[in-house]
This record gives sequence, C-alpha cells and structure tokens, in this order.
Amino acid sequence: MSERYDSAIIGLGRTGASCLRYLAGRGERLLVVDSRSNPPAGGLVREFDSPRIDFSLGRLDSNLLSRANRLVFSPGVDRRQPPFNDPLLKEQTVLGDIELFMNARRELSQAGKVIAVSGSNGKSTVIDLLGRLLKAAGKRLAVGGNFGTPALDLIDRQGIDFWLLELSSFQLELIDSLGADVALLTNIQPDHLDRHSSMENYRRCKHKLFTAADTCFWNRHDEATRPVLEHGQRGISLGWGSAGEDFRLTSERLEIGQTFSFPLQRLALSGRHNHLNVLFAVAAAYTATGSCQGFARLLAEYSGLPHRCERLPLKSSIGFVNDSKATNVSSACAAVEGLAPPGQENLLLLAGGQAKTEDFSPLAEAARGRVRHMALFGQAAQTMAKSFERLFDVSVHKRMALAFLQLAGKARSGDILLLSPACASLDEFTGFCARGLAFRHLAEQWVATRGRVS
Ligand code: UMA
Ligand code: ADP
Repeated sequence: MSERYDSAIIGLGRTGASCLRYLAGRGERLLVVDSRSNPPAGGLVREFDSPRIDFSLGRLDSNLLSRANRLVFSPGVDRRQPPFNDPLLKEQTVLGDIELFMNARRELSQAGKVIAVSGSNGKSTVIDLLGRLLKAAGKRLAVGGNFGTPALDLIDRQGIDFWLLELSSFQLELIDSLGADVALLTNIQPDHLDRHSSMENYRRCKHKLFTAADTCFWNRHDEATRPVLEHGQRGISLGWGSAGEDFRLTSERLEIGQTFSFPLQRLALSGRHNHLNVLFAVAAAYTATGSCQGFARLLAEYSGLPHRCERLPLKSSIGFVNDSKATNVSSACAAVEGLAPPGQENLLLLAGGQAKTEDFSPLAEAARGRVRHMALFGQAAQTMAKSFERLFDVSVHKRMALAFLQLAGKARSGDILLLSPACASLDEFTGFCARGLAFRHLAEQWVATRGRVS
C-alpha cells in the first residue's frame, strides 16, 4: 500500500506557505499541491527538499489527495470544485490555517487572547485602529490573518497579550468552532456570492466567527450580524443608540458609559460608516484593557489606511478621495453617503472595473442628490450605465484614466472627485492598491498641470 501523508496542503500561495512552514516544523509527512505549475510560493519547493515532503504542482489528483489523513485548504480554493468534490475525499478531515493557528496557540505557555474581526466591509480599518489603541495601552500584539501576515506565520512570536485576526468568509468556512475571546462582526452585505452562491450561505460562514467566543460584538443596524448566543456567551450590539447602552454613538459623540466621551467632529477619519468602525475598535479595546487611556489623542490623529476613503493631500479647491478598496456595491454606497450630505450634488463619482453583481440599484439610490456626474470605466461600465443613465449625467470609458480626465474636466470649486469603484480591479490592474496608486498619480498630475480649479 502507498505511504500515507499526515496532511495535504492545498494551494501554495501565502497561506499554503505558512502551513508548510508550520507543519514541516512539526515533522509531519506532507503532500503539497497546487493547480499551477509555478505557484506564488513555488520557491519553497527547493527550500523544503526533503523525503518527508512531496510536491505535486500543475495538476490536482484526487487519488493522490486521498492518501492524506487531512486536507488543509487555502482560502482561495473552492472545495465544491473538482477534484475536491470527488467522493473519494468524502471521509477526510477538512480544515484551514486558522484552525491550525487556534490549536497551536492553545499549546503555548502564554496563550494570549484572540480578538477576531470579520464583516463584508470595515475589517481592516477596525483591526488597524484597534491595534493602535491596544499598543498605546502598552499591550504586546501580533496582527494578521486575511490582512497582512498569514496567521500561522505569527505563532512563533513570544509573550503576546493579544492576537488580532482579520478573518474572511473563506477562512471562516473552513472552521468548526473558532473560540475567539472577543469577536467583532461589522456588517454583512453582498460580497463573494460567486463562491458562496447565496446570501444565506455567506451569512452562515460569517457567523462562524461567533462560535465559542466569550464576547460577541455585532452591528445594531444590520440585523444579519446578530449572534445566536450559546450559554455563557455575551452579546453586545454597537451603533447609534439610546442612553443606557455601554457603547454608543449619538449624533455628535462616541461614548463608553460615563467613562469616555469623544466628539465625532474631532475624528480624523471621514464618513459615517467610519464612525461605526471607530466604535467597534474602541469597544473592543476597552473590553480588552478596561481603560480608555490614550484613546482621545489617537482618535484625533488616526486618518485610516490608504485606499479606504483616503483624502489625498493635494493643494486644490476640489477634493480627491481614493476609495479604491471599495470593491463591492455596499462599500461604495458607504463612501457616497458618508462623504456628502444629500442635496448638494458635489460628488463626481469614478466607478467601474470587474463587476461582482449586476445590481447597482443601491448605489444609484445612495448617489441621488449627492452625485452630479459619474464616469464609468472597465469591463462593467456598459452594464453599470444602465442603472445610472436615467438619473445622472454618465459617461462610459474603456480605462480609468480616460474616465478620470472626463470627470476632472467637470469639477467646480468645492467638489469632491471620488474613486469608489464598486467593482474588483483585475480587468485593468493587479489589485486595488495598484488602482488606488494610479488614481493618486492622475490626481497629482491633474493638480500640477491645471493648478487650482476655481
Ligand atoms: N489554487 C489552486 N486551486 C484552486 C484555487 C487556487 O491550486 O482551485 C492555488 C493557486 O494556484 C495559488 C494558491 O492556491 O497558488 C492561492 O491560494 P489563495 O487564493 O488562498 O491565496 P493566498 O496567497 O493563500 O492568500 C490568502 C487570501 N486569499 C484569498 O482569500 C483569495 C488572502 O486574502 C490572505 O491575505 C492570505 O491568504 C493570508 O491569510 C486576500 C483576499 O483577497 C487579500 N481576501 C479576500 C478579501 O479580502 O475580500 C477574501
Ligand atoms: P475590509 O477589510 O472589510 O475590506 P476596509 O476597512 O479595508 O474593509 O474597507 C474596505 C472598503 O469598505 C473601503 O472602501 C471602505 O471605505 C469601506 N468601508 C469601511 N468600513 C465600512 C462600513 N462599516 N460599511 C461599509 N463600507 C465600509
């Protein structure tokens, strides 16, 4: 009989590489597979040249996979596709890097607490701000997961007080019971439905975040995030609320009971959606440390991550906002609604790319009374135009640069030219960062050559 493998690692990208390093370090007999013959972390084949590790790159074979006791999937791999849906693999244990991470952490002498964040939008912003708040409180952190460093590459860090994990629906799908100390679910809006096939499946994956968590924070304005609490779990809803709530927003302030009160107009982050993100971060940081020391200074300074409603620091009478990370309709809606009050029609919206949906009606609704001109670009531009052309002045372009020039030519003093594409970028760019950098470059050039628009 052929020799068996302890684990098969499926996908040799960033996650696969972290699993390989970790499991090889534990002396496991491993099979590593990838559909590509030259996968992103293919360089590891040479580094892990060992009789205990076999690589099968460029083809996926269910017979070979059936020789592994368990299948460790990368989040980007769809288990429902061949060959993974072969009945031959039905009995195998299936897991992902986050379960390996949680098990590894339990074995540490000083385990530290896990704070896990998920949601369709806002995860990275919440994690980043929360990290800064905890650091200011003198805590030792390791931050990673779907954002930044893969979780298992963090596990060697010593003396960690808090592990901050951003978790995607793909990672959560591979988990039975997470067991975070604190779990935060920011919102659930349509995203990745090509993979999850229905909102219900997507919601089910997201809710695995709450399994066996001690404290579950959810969004009071998004009923889909409400946790079904098991015995002993604490659920706390966050949002704009009535007096008496421990953590809440009013029209003017962010408050933690009688302990902390901060005026929203002093926040460096813009957009109403970001007020809620800040409340999530502050609530988790306070719950974790029992103190609000240093919060006020940080909140007044923190202007967010690049490519998320990022105001470009240009000397111009029109504002340029780079929201390239808005790869779905709900995030673009949040930017449009958060940046401009209705009635002023001072937004010029640059949107398009590779659509994740055909339904842009929520964006048309959000843009009403706020957007004066719209320039659409990329693969989705023609389809998108159908949702907008009856309501707005719309132009359609092949590439983002042309759409930008069209829009900038219509700008008046006090306008905001907003890139919030509501689409993925891969038809024209290598990712949302490249798209955001291209936008920044266009805006800089525009301001340099045209001077101040008046
Ligand atoms: N592969 C196969 N067969 C398949 C599909 C993929 O063999 O059917 C192989 C590919 O050839 C490739 C490897 O699998 O070599 C890639 O695996 P992967 O897509 O899981 O990518 P990783 O490099 O491991 O990155 C993943 C996350 N990617 C996805 O979820 C798609 C990264 O999130 C994450 O940062 C990283 O793990 C570390 O945790 C990216 C992302 O786009 C940023 N996430 C989505 C989002 O934020 O919306 C969920
Ligand atoms: P994620 O990590 O979940 O993708 P980010 O913080 O990177 O979230 O933000 C992604 C996009 O979603 C950005 O365009 C941002 O402006 C928008 N966004 C951030 N927070 C929210 C929110 N609470 N609701 C809707 N959109 C949001």
